[in-house]
Amino acid sequence: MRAKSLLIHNASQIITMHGNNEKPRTGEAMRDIGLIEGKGQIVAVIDGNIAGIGTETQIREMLKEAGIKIEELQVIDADGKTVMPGLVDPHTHIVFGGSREYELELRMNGATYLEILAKGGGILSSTRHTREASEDELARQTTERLDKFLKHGVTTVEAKSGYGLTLEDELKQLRVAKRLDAKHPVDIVSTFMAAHAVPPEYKEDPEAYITLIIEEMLPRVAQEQLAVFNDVFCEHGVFTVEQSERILEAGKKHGLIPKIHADEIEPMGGAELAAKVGAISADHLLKASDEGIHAMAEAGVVATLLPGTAFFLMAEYARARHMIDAGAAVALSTDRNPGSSPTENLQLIMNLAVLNMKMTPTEVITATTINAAHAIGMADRVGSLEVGKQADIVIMDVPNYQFLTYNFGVNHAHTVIKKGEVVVKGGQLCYGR
Ligand code: IZC
Ligand code: ZN
Repeated sequence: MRAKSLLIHNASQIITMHGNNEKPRTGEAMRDIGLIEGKGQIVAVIDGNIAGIGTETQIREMLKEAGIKIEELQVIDADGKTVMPGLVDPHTHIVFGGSREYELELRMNGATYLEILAKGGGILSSTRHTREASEDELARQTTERLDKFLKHGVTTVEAKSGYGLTLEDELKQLRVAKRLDAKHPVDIVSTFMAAHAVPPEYKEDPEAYITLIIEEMLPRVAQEQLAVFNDVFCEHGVFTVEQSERILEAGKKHGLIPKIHADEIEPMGGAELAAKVGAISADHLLKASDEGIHAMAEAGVVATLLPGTAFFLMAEYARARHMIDAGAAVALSTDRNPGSSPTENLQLIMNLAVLNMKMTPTEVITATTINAAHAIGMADRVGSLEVGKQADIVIMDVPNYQFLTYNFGVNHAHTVIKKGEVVVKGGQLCYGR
């Protein structure tokens, strides 16, 4: 059998996301998922890439021209199922030590997320555990999370640092992500986020911590090529808009593209800042202003929304409908982190987006495939089933795309293919075996 090469036939539907994918999709284009009826159609994968989608005659012709015998290819029968691009999660904090289930109990007894952080818990609790953990231990814990993502059909994730908060511990987190990117089937795109919280050592002098980020951490991260993006938690009691701007501008000088945690808990002007600094995405946006949303749409900043966080913090959801109607490109993510969204189930996030943010089932598919890929600069490789792209494919055990966000709270991923290799079969991990 030819490695990393296969044919998928007999599906009931194929979601290709075919179309103009130069830029993140907005407006009506978010509802166009390139849907084709699957009967009589074959998805062909050769050497890890999508080689074509067409009828048996067309695929036979294509293989003949390429000098490949059809008998050399594994054939997957997708009867009754829906084939779609591997899901992309553009915002996670998966490299961390420890866990924080006890905070849920504190919150149920009346403490808020920011109060827990102000008392040295929250992000700072994860920071203590991350600092204590060895690189190997962090890699072990992160692998478990990546495996869960993969089982849910997620084939690419972004991963942030931000639980180290010292030069060495931030580098440690980023090295873990780099190591796992090379080793684990899930592709990992890294973001440097030392501006996630002010560590206790700098509690009395946050400016000195910002100087450390700008003068020591950013140059080192760039020099070691450990991250593509630079992110800040622009939030009341964390980093101000002015401080965030300085950190993001400093990152740009080292070639790191800005991202921003904007207007998550309080309205701060984070969306406006994202437009001003030319961020690739602004994330959360639960409290974003009309002006901020308009500025983002104008500047082409992707609005990455994380409804799992609103759900878990019992907060009001971001105004996705308003954003899409205002011309902003929307992406969706789990925000997988130990504090405000402890889940790897991006399919559940899709469901929350439909029911609580009034997005249509087609819009959420766009938001978790091609737009999510744009939010992390990966749209040239992933996010759609188009010739030449990486063969990252999920076969969902659903008869049509609507069923995906209808039968909720269930993992529908049946078969997951990463770069042409079957890595999940019948819902079970099978990579490296
Ligand atoms: O660990 O609480 N919002 N950062 C900003 C987080 C949530 C992660 C955490
Ligand atoms: Zn986050």
